[in-house]
Parts: sequence; structure tokens; C-alpha cells
Amino acid sequence: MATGYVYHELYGWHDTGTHAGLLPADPRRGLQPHRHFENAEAKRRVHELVVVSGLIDRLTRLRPRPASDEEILRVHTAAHLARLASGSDAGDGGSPFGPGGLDIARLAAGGVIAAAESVVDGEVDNAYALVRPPGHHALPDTGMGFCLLANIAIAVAAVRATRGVRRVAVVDIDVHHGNGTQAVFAADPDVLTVSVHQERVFPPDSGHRTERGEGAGFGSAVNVPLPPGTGNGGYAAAMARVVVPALERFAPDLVIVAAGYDAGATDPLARMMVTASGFRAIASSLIEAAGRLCAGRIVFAHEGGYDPVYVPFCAHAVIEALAGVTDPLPDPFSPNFDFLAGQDLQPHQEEAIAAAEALLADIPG
Ligand code: 3YP
Ligand code: ZN
Repeated sequence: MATGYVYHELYGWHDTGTHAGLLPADPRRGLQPHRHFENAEAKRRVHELVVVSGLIDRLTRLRPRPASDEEILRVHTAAHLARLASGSDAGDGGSPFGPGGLDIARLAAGGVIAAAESVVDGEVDNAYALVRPPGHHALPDTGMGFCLLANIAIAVAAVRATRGVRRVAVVDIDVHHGNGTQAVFAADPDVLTVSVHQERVFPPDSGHRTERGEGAGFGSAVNVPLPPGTGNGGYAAAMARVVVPALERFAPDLVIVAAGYDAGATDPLARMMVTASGFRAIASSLIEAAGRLCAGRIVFAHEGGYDPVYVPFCAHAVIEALAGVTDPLPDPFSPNFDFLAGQDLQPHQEEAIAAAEALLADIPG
């Protein structure tokens, strides 16, 4: 049992600059200079916890490489790549980067490619790619929402082009809608995209249940918008009643998870309540499904999550689940967050899940 692990110090050098969270600082508007929400800390501290806890000794370190032009251009337009190379903005104004930013974005996409290739080639059983910048909002012709390149879509395209992988399921548990991945594969019946997110957060007016894929790909996009306040019980129900049955029906050769932690109880950019034990349970259900459906071939690619204090415990729990650790690191915040009122499935959450269940019948089998 080997679990691959990708991290590179350059991921921490992706520079989102001085911001007031997500807006450029502008004293004229009262926007005091501060950090960008998507700064290096949360992800760097995941890696440091993985090292300090000793979990690193149970992982197989995989070396990321920069995604090539050929790999990027399977998903993105040449104009988008040229804009990133020119060092101007990524296209939506919300995805800033510093000098050399494209090189780091290439290394992030290439980190997910390396993880997916290693799993498909059988060098490791499963893998976690702790990459930065994130990727799930990026569209073929533009960056969006802190994302420059569509890391997961690029990795999916890579293993399909070079490894003969046919059917890939992408499960996006970031609290925001995985609109980029969905858009890239909307018309493709051989790529299932499932996104579980807080309803109507980002992108605005996106991730509705009515977005189901296009043409031959109808049914291959599944959206599970959940109400604000959803916690561990609601997420567990969404996994058990929609996401895992979707995987069973689709029968993928490989599963890739967009592993964001901004559904966490302390995240500044959303209003959900998932805790480290909740993320562990979500991950375990996906790992178990991949074990039954595709010989355990599953890759987690890190996306959002902006509380530098709590994200490390959440991601650590997920990586432990991947590695089959039986003596997990306790979550010191469990007494604070695991017993909040509303952690169990609420009736209005159940309604949203039941509505999404109706989408299962049209998933291409
Ligand atoms: C982008 C601008 C406002 C919300 C923000 C979301 C980024 C993210 O974590 N996406 O997964
Ligand atoms: Zn997010």
C-alpha cells in the first residue's frame, strides 16, 4: 500500500500580493492593505504538519514537473497561455500572480499530472497533490477565482492522451462550484464531474442542479448545491446518497478529487461547518468507492481552504485516510467544532440532497 505525495516549495512562492482578502487594497475605498486570502500559509502549513506529525514517512514522495505547452493546450487556448506568459493578469482580475507565476502554475498542473500518472502506472496505489495555485475555476480561455490553469482538467486530459485511460470521474468537494472542470468536459460523456458546494457562492449564479452537461455529455455533469450551514451529517448524506451512487453508475477507471477545505467550520470564504473528522469521512467514502470500482485508483488535488490554523488538520485527516493510517493524529479542535448544533443532517439539507438524487438516472453508464 503506497500513497504518493506531491509538494514543492515553489508552491509557496506563488505571489498573490498585497490585497484586502480578495480585493486589491485601495485606501480610497477604505480597503486596508493585507494579505490575499489565497496566500501560501494554509497549504504550507499542511505540508509542515505532514512532516512534523511523521505522516510524511508513510508517504511516497512524488516529484512534480512543469506541465508542458502541449499538456496545457489540451485544455486551454493559446491566447490564455500567452497572457499568463506575458505576466499580465490571469483574466478575471481575481487571480493575481507575481513574476514567474506561470512557471509555478505549470508546476501545480504538472504536480497533479505526476500524481495521476503514478497512480495509473501502478507506481503508487493512490496519491495526494498538495499544489498551489488552485485550478477548478479556470476556464479554457481565462483564469478565474484564484485559479490560473485548470490543474485537474489538464491531468485528466494527460492520462487520457498518454495512458489510454477512458473514463474519469472528478469529484469536487471544494465549497465553491467546480465550474472550470465542468465546462471543460461538459460535452464529454466519458468524464463525469460531480460538484458538492454551498449553493450560490462562487462563481455567482453557477453550480445549479439544472447544469447537467451538454449534447452527448448530458447527464455527465452533476451538481449538488447545499444550503449554508451544512456540516458533517449533511456532507455524509450527500456522499452516501448522491456522490457514491453517481460513481457506481458511471463506473470510472480513475477518480480525481478536487480537495478544497473551504467547507471547513472556520473558513472565511463560505458558511459551512465541516470538521477534520467530516473531511476524513468524505475522503473515506470516496476511497472506498474507488476501491470497489477502479482498483483504488484515486488522486486528491488540493484546491481552496483559507484558514491557516484549521486547514492543516483537515487535509492531514484526508491524507491519513488515503494512506490507510490506523492511528490518526487527533484533531485538537474537535471539542470546538464537532459538536456544534446542526452538525447532523437537517431537513432542508435533506431536501437538497433528495433533489440531487434525481440526477442519478441520467448519468451515462
Ligand atoms: C473567489 C472570489 C470570491 C470567492 C473566491 C473563491 C475561491 C475559491 O476558493 N474557489 O474554490
Ligand atoms: Zn473554494
